[in-house]
Amino acid sequence: MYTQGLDQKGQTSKPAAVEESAEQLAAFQARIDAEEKIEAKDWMPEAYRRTLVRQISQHAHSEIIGMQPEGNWLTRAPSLKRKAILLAKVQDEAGHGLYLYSAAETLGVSRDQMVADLLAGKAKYSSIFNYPTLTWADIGAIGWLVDGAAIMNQIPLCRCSYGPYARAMVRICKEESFHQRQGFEIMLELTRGSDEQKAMAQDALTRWWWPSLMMFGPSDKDSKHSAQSMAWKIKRFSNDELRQKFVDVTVPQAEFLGLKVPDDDLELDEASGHYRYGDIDWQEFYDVLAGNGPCNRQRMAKRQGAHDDGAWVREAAQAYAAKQAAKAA
Ligand code: FAQ
Repeated sequence: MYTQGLDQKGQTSKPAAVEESAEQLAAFQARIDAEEKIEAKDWMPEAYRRTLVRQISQHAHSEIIGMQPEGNWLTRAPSLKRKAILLAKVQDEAGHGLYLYSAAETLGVSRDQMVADLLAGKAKYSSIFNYPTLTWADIGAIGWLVDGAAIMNQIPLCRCSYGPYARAMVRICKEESFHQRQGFEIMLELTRGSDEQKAMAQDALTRWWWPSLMMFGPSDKDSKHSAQSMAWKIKRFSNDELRQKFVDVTVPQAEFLGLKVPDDDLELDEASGHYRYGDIDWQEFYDVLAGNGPCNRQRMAKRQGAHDDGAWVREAAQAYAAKQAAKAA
């Protein structure tokens, strides 16, 4: 369940079998190597297009499903100010989803199709959003760790070879950066508060740390798409490289907060300047991807409910568009 193979299964609106000559492929790669941006109407290999549809749609679905864990706390934020900030953040995530669906649409797949794939369980979204938000500190941890990991992964995407995706990422990254700061500030306030608040912050870090590391995807040796995506300059760094950067930046932040990262094997390797960390539980990651995380079913049921509730809006928009078209005719 919840798997996606748009680059293998031909679920997009364009035909799968396309003749591609060696000259065309070489000319395309030369453009990539010369750091030229590929635009929507340019010739591109079918596999490049499908890889982008897969990645961008997964990214868009993540932003949309990602509204749920935080939305859970909108009615229970501890102050009006916190509620307003959280509301703005959740709305930003909706905006990111819409930009990304638009970027994917430039590749010839419709938003309806992408949403249908998500609801049918064919399309993935980030594993991280299948974990529950049990306390207010989880909202801090999501901003600090989840948005922190998202930025680490997405800043290089601003230099992605596909123009519409790269440009969409510029604004998204600016907003994610604000999200990360608001999360860190929640953690800072909790860790400077009562013993109970500090314990809540520690518990949130303990639960969100490992799932945040899993956000970067499988280790390089198991990442089936990385080599090709890096050759095409869709990805600029490997999953493990980005995960390492995240650990290196985040561990000192945890120390500043006075919190313990839940990893007994974590240590600074003085020679390289990198933190060495313990083994990731990849079985947990693959279980979540297979639809068996703590909240997968709940997230999909809620998304399906929102889709059903919104049917009248889509119908009204279509009726209005038909009326306008009839008038114009
Ligand atoms: N979760 O060969 P690779 C956010 C899948 S946005 C689920 O390494 P690739 C903002 C992968 O799709 C977070 N599936 O794949 C926010 C592939 O499956 P497939 C989302 C995962 O594409 C914050 C298979 O495993 N960000 O957080 C995951 O080269 C707070 C093999 O993996 C993006 O989507 C995972 N964690 O590298 C919102 C960024 N990892 O399709 C609300 C763009 C891997 O073959 C609140 N995406 N898989 O069946 C990327 O950079 C890449 O797609 C990676 C994966 C790095 C995620």
